[in-house]
Amino acid sequence: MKITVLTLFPEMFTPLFESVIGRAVNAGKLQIEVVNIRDYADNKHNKCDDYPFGGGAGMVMMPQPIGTAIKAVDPEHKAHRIYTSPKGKTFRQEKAFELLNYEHLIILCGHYEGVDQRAIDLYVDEEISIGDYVLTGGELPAMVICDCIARYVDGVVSDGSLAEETFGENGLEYPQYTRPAVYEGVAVPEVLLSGNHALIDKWRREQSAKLTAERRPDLKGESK
Ligand code: 4GM
Repeated sequence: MKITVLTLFPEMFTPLFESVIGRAVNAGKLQIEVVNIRDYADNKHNKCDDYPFGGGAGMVMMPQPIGTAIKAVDPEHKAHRIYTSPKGKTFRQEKAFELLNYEHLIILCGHYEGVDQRAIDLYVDEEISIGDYVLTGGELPAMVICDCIARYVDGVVSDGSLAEETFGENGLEYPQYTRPAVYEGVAVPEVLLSGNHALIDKWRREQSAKLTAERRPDLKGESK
């Protein structure tokens, strides 16, 4: 799978090339291409934003550099094109699964007060928000989407981890403990040291149901 990110701030994407996702990129399991929209501006100073028609605060990203950049990275419009904005539909785990089916994704990152509506109407298939808050740009949302999808690319994260985690069928995940068995006077729940896997499973399912009912009754978890 390939993800192309279109941004005015390509340096912001260096964290994606670290850790688990970085290893997946280096192993060739996932291709992440970061493209500077400014390189596609056809005016003398590579200007990419201008004042809003009709007045108002802030600047708006011009359609030309975006249109030219999108056509350059995907000339035959084979990719699925996403725009990250607070007005989009809220991103959820199911959406990550759905996006995994595309061979090529393009994520357009807005800045300033957003992007000229014509660029969105002409070149964007889907507008996505990562939550109900406003950020200085769409770069962090694009990274969140990339990271979440990358975890499901074959071989990036172990199948076991993906099966047991929060937001699968099981609601919120049960608490985890590691060594030492007693830390600052606080002991690990005894059942986890019992070696009785049936009891451990039962305890984990109960913990998970309790947490989900308390914190996220809106999720399907086993408590419902
Ligand atoms: C306004 C319009 C996405 C601001 C378009 C982008 C939050 C999200 C921006 C824009 C953003 C989000 C840039 N802030 N909730 N800021 O996903 O692209």
